[in-house]
Amino acid sequence: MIGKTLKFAAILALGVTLNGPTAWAAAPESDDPIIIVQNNWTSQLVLSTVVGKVLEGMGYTVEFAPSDSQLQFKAIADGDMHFQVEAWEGSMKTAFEKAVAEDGMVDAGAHKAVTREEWWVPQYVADKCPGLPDWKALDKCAEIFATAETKPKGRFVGPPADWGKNYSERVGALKMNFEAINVGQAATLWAELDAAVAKEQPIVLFNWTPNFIEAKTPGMFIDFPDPAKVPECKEDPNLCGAPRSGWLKKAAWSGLAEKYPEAWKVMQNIDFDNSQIAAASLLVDVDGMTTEEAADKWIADNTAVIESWKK
Ligand code: TMO
Repeated sequence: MIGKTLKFAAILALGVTLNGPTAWAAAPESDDPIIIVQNNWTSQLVLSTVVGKVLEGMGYTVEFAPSDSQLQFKAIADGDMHFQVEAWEGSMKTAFEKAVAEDGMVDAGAHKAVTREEWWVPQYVADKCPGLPDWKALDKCAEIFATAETKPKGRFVGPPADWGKNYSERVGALKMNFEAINVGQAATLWAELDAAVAKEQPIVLFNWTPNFIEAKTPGMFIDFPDPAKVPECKEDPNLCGAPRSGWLKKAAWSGLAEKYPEAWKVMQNIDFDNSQIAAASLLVDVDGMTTEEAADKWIADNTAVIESWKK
């Protein structure tokens, strides 16, 4: 008891001398690690590192754990991992909502950001394929996207399998003249895009917003039937596109509120807008920083934002 009181007093004194009296002088309430989930795309890696660094700055012990973007939600529900900063509606809604409804995972709130994950073409493709961004127009031009592997069908450069969407099913449901070829990792998407852009060759690939691409390569998402408007989408989502204005949420273990109340307050307050997320990916994918460097730069560029999380 005495030891605990002394430790508390020492932390409080440190908080006061180094930072002035703050709302989080009571942290950390436990030295057990807070486990933050990391996935395999850039903004998530940078922003999860940002959150980890902020919590470490408050005195918490933080660990990072890589996870599959579909299986992570059950692990968070079970308390094997504790916090996910970027859950995307287009690719993760089903697994996210199942974990909330059946396993007790906590929906830790939506960011301001409005998201979209969809087939995408660079702008010059519109000159080679009239009628874009309509999906039927794209389908009429399928042959210009053919490769040796897919001809006479067009190639759709699809996402890594763990992003939860199998576009072969959509191609089948809509009877498109395309073949979906998935990449193994995000870097391959950008390498394929760069190679096509250099020669202005037709390419259609999986992309999303917010992302660094919008600052680098002009282009457009393909409009598939809109799930907000077309009733058949409820019965068979494969007949339709992903949401055009999707949510971005945080996911949390239900034990956080009780075990680490000050950290939990920060997690609830975190609220990224589109430009903050795009900036995180740009620092790595355009400027060439490491995840660690990008997180430090993002923190330096957003000190007021971070202070607002602690209130
Ligand atoms: C999950 N992602 C944002 C890469 O589409």
